[in-house]
Amino acid sequence: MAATKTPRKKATPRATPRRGLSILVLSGPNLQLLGVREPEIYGTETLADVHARLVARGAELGVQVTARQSNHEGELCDWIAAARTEHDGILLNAAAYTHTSLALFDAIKAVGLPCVEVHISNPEAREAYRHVSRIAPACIAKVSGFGTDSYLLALEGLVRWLERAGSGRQAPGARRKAR
Ligand code: CA2
Repeated sequence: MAATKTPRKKATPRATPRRGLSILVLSGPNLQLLGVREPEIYGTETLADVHARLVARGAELGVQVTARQSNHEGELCDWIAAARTEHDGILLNAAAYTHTSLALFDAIKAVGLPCVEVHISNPEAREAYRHVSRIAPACIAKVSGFGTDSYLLALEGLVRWLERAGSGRQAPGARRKAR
């Protein structure tokens, strides 16, 4: 008897090709002075150096990193809102706006992406007016006090959080809205 061949099932192409993770890194007012002024507090590395390190570490992790800085609250809000369609998560060093900006708090809540608050120094160990963060309640986590390494540590933490969330396992403190 002739052997009958079982027809091979064709692989169904994905409706949307899976892309790697994409992270937006935002830095707020005066951080363009990094490495130029007050090195005793903020170190000697420039913001461009930090951005280059983030992009390189992102490449090692298979993650695309886009980094920007602005001195303007509204521009930071615009970038956060636009991240919804372009990025999977946000690292935000809101600088002095950390302690004042309800607008940034609202922008983070509204975009529905996981956001990590980042600081180079440890604001809680500094002047009393830096002890309050207006944005912290909208963020999933905070990394501060490790110098410019805070950005790198926050990137690693956020990528792990996203990978855990993507695998369907509950990420710690996850209260993320489905997109
Ligand atoms: O430690 C941080 O990353 C801060 O977000 C930095 C802010 C400060 O207002 C926050 O309390 C903590 C200040 C950013 C100003 O950046 C400069 C950098 C170099 C020289 C002068 C200012």
